[in-house]
Amino acid sequence: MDEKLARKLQQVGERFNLPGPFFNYEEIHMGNVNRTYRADYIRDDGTGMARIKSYLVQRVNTYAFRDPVGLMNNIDKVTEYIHAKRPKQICLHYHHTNDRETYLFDGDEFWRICNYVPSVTYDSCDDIEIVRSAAEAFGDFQMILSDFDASQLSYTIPDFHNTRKRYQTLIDDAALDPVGRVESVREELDYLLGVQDLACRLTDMLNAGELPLRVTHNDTKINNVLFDENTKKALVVIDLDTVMPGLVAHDFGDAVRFAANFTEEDSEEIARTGLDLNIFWAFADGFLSQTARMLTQKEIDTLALSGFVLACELATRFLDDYITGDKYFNIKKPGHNLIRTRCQIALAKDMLKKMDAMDAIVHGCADKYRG
Ligand code: GN1
Ligand code: MG
Repeated sequence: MDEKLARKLQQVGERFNLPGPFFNYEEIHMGNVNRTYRADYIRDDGTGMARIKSYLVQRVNTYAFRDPVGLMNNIDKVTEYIHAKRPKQICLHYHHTNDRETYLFDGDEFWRICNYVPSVTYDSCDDIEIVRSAAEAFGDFQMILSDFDASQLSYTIPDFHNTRKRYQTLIDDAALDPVGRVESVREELDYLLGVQDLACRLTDMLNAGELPLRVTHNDTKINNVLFDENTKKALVVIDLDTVMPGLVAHDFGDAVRFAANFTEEDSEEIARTGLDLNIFWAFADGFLSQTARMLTQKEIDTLALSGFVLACELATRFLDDYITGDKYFNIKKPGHNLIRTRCQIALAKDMLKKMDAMDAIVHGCADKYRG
């Protein structure tokens, strides 16, 4: 245990008035941007017996999230809304400090604390039932928020899924080449620039007014769904940092590029990387079982393409971060962002080959649930 970090977590807990003595923490490897810890406290259960009570303590990455206060306002509104609609369902609850804020910001580090839900998550999964259940949870999330007033939400990361802007940033940074890495990534750059128009299709359709803005999750990796360890049923959708107005295809595509990849998103086994049509089918079926009746025909028509779009968009982000010196995403090894880029490109290429099959699956599922 890192004593300095333990002391910090304890101090943060004190500011949020967490009762009982702190005795342990464990880092939870969740996400590539924030730092997450489970903090354990000893508590009297009311009968004089000791009981362990855990909390989820997070340090928000303020390099990625430039407006963390706006972000917490979004999360507060959305979690309260979900709780009011589904009072009996497990949901996320953020604790308050003495100043009645859902965060602690000392000008440098930004901390927040929410309830810890004992559960399991899946970074990769070939169990069709689990994938389907996660897809239902994301579809349901979309439905719960379908009547939420999106104008109440601030854009926690402006232009998050503006693929055109992501490309422009990549092009600009490649021209600057601040850490001298561009020469070694020519092949990846050329591929991404070659498919730019197709990758920007969703952005262009949104700008042309062809697709409706909804309240979307914007980070629908399957490991952002908590599952019951025993029943393997989805319990709650987590990681609400990027809940903002967006396109349904952003949520669908991001989920697919993560869950339906034969490998993990940063795999070096490029030859194995590609789209698993069985997993794709299970995800499409689960998601559309909740949403098909609400979506417009044009939205449904974009779903098969969305996996390709999101894989390319993320590849441009990983590659840009590599070119600018790994400032945004947490990396676990040298070259990690380049490895991630290559994996997303391999996935995107395979998705293009399977586009007709994906499209047939999407329309088949939509017809089934629209009746
Ligand atoms: C980041 O940190 P995490 O894993 O929740 C990123 C997503 C990417 C993802 C790729 C705010 O999410 O957009 O798809 O990494 N989140 C942000 O793993 O940039
Ligand atoms: Mg996230």
